[in-house]
Amino acid sequence: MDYVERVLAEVKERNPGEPEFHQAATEILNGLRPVVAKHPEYEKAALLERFVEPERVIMFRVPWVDDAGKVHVNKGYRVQFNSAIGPYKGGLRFHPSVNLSIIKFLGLEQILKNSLTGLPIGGGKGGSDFDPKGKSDNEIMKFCQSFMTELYRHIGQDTDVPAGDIGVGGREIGFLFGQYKRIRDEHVGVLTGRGLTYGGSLVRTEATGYGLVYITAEALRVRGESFEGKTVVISGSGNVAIYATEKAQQLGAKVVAMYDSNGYIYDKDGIKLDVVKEIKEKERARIKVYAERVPGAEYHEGCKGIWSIPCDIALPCATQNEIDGESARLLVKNGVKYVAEGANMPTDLEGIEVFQKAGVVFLPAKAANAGGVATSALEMAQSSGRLYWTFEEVDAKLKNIMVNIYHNMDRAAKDYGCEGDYVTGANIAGFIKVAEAMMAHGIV
Ligand code: NDP
Ligand code: 2IT
Repeated sequence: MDYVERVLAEVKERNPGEPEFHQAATEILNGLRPVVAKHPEYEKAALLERFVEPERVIMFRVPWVDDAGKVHVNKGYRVQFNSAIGPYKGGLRFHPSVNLSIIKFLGLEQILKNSLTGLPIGGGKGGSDFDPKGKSDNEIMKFCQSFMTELYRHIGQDTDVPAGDIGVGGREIGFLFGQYKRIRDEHVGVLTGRGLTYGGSLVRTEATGYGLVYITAEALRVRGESFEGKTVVISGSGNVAIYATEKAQQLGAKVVAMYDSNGYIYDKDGIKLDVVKEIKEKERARIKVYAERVPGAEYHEGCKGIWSIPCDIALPCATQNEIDGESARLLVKNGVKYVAEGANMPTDLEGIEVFQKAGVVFLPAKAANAGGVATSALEMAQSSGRLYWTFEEVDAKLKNIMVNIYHNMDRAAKDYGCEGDYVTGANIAGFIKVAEAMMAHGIV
């Protein structure tokens, strides 16, 4: 049993019942074999054992009262995974499926993603099993205030800086920030994704989706291609999916499908994004409504069918494990050439293998969706400097970061003998900086 196998076996034994965490650890550690082979001092320093163990796990009760006066209790989480290269940084997810395994997989991924941005941010993640769907604005506010009434003591602009993720957007960040400010009496950059009137950064709303398209555009460009005229399938219809669609359309692509957790829409003429924004951002309604409003568009119950639509480029932007081996084979059979992950871990281990064996250009989440957290770090820089950059300035920095990430993971893959394997390239490129910082800090 080599070092990586031993640590993976320990991860499974010591963290029972955490399948998503095991999955992320397996994908990451398997790619780090050549790095630990080159650095025997890492094993002596138990570097991988420390890397897979969060520095701190916080779990708390979140009681709140709904509009009818009924008392509810949710679980709250913040996993402060690794602060070797900067303060903990990562989103909060509010979704009924949230549990410790999901927060830990997201936190582990976040460490390497944040390192890949080239900016000084460590890795963390948090959230709750609270379901925002169908709740009134007042109920959302009550929940966010209760959540922050515990979380505030664990975070700070130089300690841990949360942001949004599934179920947490501008509205929720506003309520969370208001409560933090009230308790701590500090107006600081303790959360990112803030509104533009109270310290937020231009482009943060668009950043993850735009960044995903920028890095994919670079992968296309070096192969003599572009988004122009390509058919694109995008899953999800939330923040990441909407702004990936917007940028892909600006670059001349035709986006033909999107979904929410109930079903997918197919519009052979190209998705009308203004209609999607109206339904999702304003009305908070179901994507099904799109087919009622746009003549010629189809709605199909269930999500999986979206991967049977022929496309050149697939951008999964909803949630973990939305593409399994079967869906990956279908995409390949129908001619997909590029897959870039907007969501975190949307392709399962079998799906990744299918894409890579078929020669599909596969851009993994920790590289492809890093534009969101990178722009969060730009928001932190603006908060600390008490200044604002223009849309064009932030957008140019974001584009530059995404292009750099592409070339850094490409180079790492080549340097370690696996050209074109961006899963391994991204893991190695992200890990090296974190490993060097951890070694410099001694056994902590
Ligand atoms: P949103 O809450 O804005 O949107 C999530 C979308 O995914 C919705 O359309 C939702 O449908 C769908 N979805 C969620 N869970 C499921 C499920 N189990 N099955 C099918 N569809 C589902 O979240 P974001 O757009 O912010 O996040 C999407 C993904 O991108 C996540 O994986 C997140 O971790 C990742 N990400 C987000 C970043 C950000 O800056 N926001 C940055 C980097 C990554 P429904 O409304 O029906 O639930
Ligand atoms: O998964 C992610 O990178 C995010 N949800 C964004 C995190 C952030 O701190 O902006």
